[in-house]
Amino acid sequence: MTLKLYALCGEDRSRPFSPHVWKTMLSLAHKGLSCEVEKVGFTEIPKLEGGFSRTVPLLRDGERLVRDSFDIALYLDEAYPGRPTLFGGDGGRAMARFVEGWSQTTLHPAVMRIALVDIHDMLGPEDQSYFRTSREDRLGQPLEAVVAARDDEIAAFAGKLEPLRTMLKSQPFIGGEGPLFADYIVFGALQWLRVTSAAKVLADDDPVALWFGRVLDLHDGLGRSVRAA
Ligand SMILES: N[C@@H](CCC(=O)N[C@@H](CS)C(=O)NCC(=O)O)C(=O)O
Repeated sequence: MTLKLYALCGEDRSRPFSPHVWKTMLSLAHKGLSCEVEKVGFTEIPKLEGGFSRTVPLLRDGERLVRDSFDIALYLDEAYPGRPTLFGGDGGRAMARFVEGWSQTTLHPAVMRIALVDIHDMLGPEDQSYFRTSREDRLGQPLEAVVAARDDEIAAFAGKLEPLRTMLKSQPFIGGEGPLFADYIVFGALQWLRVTSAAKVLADDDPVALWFGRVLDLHDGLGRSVRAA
């Protein structure tokens, strides 16, 4: 079995930080699949695998290439049905799309408003220049303006996790008694913040922080293999 995952890093190639790549790293571990991880910078992505994808994660499984964290999870469940499921069936698959939508529209913009300059500062010179230009074009303002209200964003962050906090009163994981891909989706967003920024957004005894700690512990502490910023 020859699985290879391309993962995004800054200048320090030992610190993958992409939320989407973290979803895939945990998905592979959940399936019990070992894989080679190749660390790349932003400007290397379009050159990978003959230009197959503009984004990572990008997975090679033998002759097969798959891009997009959700599509990779779907692929893994289909290609390796005898291993632990990432979705728990059709309903779980459909509901994971809601979790993805919520995470990307609520948590990801908030992480950007906190960590955008930290992420920039982690990159090598060529990637810094690409990152600044592409993000400033997309966001319509300088990186420094995006994080201007950083302290307010940090203070407001825990409130955005109220749906998860409320759910955790009745079950330990979004997947129920154990984790599913939906847990890895939300984990990816919080791990992105943990690896890129020293901002403290959750009290230690917050049920969401305790859930995050449980996910960090999964699969032999894979999430903890990269220390917090
Ligand atoms: N929907 C995709 C999003 C992947 C994505 O946006 N990846 C970012 C890194 S977090 C990327 O590769 N960006 C390349 C770029 O901005 O040039 C997924 O879930 O995998």
